[in-house]
Amino acid sequence: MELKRLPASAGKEAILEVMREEGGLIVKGLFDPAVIQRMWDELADKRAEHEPGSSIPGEDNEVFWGRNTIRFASLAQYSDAFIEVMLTPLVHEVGEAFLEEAGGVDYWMNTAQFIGIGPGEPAQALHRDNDLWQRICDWAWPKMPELSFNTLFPFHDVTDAMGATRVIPGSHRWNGKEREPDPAESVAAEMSAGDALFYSGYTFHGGGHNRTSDQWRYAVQMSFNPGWLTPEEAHAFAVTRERALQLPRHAQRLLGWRSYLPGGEGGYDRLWGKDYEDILAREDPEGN
Ligand SMILES: O=C(O)CCC(=O)C(=O)O
Ligand SMILES: [Fe+2]
Repeated sequence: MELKRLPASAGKEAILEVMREEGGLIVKGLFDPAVIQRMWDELADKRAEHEPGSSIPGEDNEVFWGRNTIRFASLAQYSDAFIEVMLTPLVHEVGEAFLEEAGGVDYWMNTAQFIGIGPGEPAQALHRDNDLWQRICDWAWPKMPELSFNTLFPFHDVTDAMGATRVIPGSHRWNGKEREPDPAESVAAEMSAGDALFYSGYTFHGGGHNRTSDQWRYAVQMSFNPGWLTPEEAHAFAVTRERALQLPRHAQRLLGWRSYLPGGEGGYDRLWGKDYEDILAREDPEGN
């Protein structure tokens, strides 16, 4: 089995069709490699600050995180190039349609994390990212809407040997919750800078085994979830007010610096508000 690949120019409908059928695909040439390079440069200080290994103690965390893996989040605070990537129109054309059933008219960013997998790191356990919201999954399974739209993109050419993400195509449709993923069913998402893996939150995947002795696998995992579901990262506390005010409105919303409008811009309901108003209403000349 192989992961399907499509050029970004194939467009929203073709990409969505494969997402729904296979649970994931590689979109080639989605981002400008120069912007990815700029993000790399802008995150240099953050990379230098982080040692491999989990910052949260405990065997489970250490193993899932990876003892020779560097991770950090809050990317929106530190990189303008990341904001460009986060706002890529095709990401939202696909994301909005993919999350439609769960109210995709307004969603926010779940997380964006830098993940560097170091030499010798064993494969991460195959998992579903929607397990973040296990209670609702346990309660309503298998009648669930898509809960997250997930992407993962590298900073450089990533090979299987370097720990490319492993994915089990079709596993988003496994109905029995007890079915265990077998690593032998998984395939490597080999990619280059500018490409991205798109996948459903129900698709089994995990970081691959880095079998090299001297090469790191550097990537970002960026995902989105409906505004009524708590995201993994509390972006509004990671992104300062000063920085939020410099960002486009769409970025503000994705980062929790705007209210959640379940009915869209024209709708009545407003959640995640401040004194009944949009969080930044007072800063906005149009007052909305
Ligand atoms: O680093 C990777 O390739 C995947 C990481 C991942 O799936 C996760 O941490 O949830
Ligand atoms: Fe994951």
